[in-house]
Amino acid sequence: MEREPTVRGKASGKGQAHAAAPELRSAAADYLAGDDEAKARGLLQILRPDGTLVDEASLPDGVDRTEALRLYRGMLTIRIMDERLLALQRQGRIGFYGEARGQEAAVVGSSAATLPDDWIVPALREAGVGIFRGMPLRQYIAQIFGNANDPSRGRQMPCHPCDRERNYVVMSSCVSSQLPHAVGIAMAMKIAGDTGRCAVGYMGDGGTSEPDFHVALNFAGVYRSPVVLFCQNNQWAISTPGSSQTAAETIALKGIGYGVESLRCDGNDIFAVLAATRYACAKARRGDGPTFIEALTYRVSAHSSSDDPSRYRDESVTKTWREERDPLTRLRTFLAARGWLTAAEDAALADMIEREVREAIAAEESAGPPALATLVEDVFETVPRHLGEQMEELRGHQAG
Ligand SMILES: Cc1ncc(C[n+]2csc(CCOP(=O)(O)OP(=O)(O)O)c2C)c(N)n1
Ligand SMILES: [Mg+2]
Repeated sequence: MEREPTVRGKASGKGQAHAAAPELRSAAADYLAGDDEAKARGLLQILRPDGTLVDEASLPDGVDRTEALRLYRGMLTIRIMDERLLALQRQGRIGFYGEARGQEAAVVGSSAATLPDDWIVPALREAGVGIFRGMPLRQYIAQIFGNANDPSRGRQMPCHPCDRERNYVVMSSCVSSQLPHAVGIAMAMKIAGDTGRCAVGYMGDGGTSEPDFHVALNFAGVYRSPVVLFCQNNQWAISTPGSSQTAAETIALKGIGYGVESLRCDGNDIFAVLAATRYACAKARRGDGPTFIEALTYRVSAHSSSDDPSRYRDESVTKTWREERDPLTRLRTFLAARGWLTAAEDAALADMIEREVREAIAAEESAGPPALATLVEDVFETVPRHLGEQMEELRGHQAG
């Protein structure tokens, strides 16, 4: 998570053109200072696909070697974790898995802009946001096994983690139903005079066609909620391509209709995602209202372990995104060119993460299931008589 909520460029409210202060001139500051339509139609990019910077001044504040490596490590953790857990699903050791492969920059870059007190209301592919905020890997993996260590005690489908300690709300399976919740959390903070923090609600491109998306944006726009609505546009919603999802020129433009400032960034460029989300979070924390962000990326994997995309899309396009636009390769090239990461250090880091993931899996796979009594706990303060009787009957069956 971010240490200081600093942004380059001037934050805007609802206005049109915003002049950048001369000392802040950079491609990123110019983008953020642009008028609302230019921002929603344009694309903020700081780190080009070849790993070079658009300009040095656009690099977000505080991104030194340590910080850049922390971001890289966060992204690599998701990549390795996803690979291991998908393999586990294929081996029949877990029931389901959904990867965020190719979207690691959007996940980690947005997470890095949040502060510990902010609230995260995720969609399908943001477990890495929680992990980057400090959710232990074991806790995430416990949830996937639905074992005794799972905070939700096996009651959710795999890949639905929650983390109360880090204000990370459990994912809702119903696409976009989480967005009014994110706005509601933000409004609750605003009404309570609890300023200085914000809520970040996530969705996919498919989620922007759901009524709840429009409800959330409309409400946030009217009441100036301290919320950031972040869309990972990975260009597919299971088998529905972006071209069938909307006739809008960009997804970001949808926000403008609701009077919500809307940014569009290269979702495979960690620095662009960080800059856009920082700007939006800082604005919300100051009380200057909501922002909608479209991060343009690509779902290079299947939708989930239950899907086979070769049945419905041209996988040569996927290959291009995998091989030429990979967000990890992009950041790695940047780090290597600066002398911040050698090939040997990179390999050692990958080995270390791999070991951590394997150890977490081994520990959680051997943990038993949640205790039977948890079936009737959590709803009532004391277990009511009828549930107590049913539990006794169940225990009798078990014993018999
Ligand atoms: C209301 C609702 N409709 C349909 C589904 C089935 N479903 C699950 S994920 C998904 C696609 C989501 O696409 P998108 O919002 O683009 O997110 P992505 O999977 O690409 O990250 C659908 C249709 C659902 N979970 N909820
Ligand atoms: Mg999608």
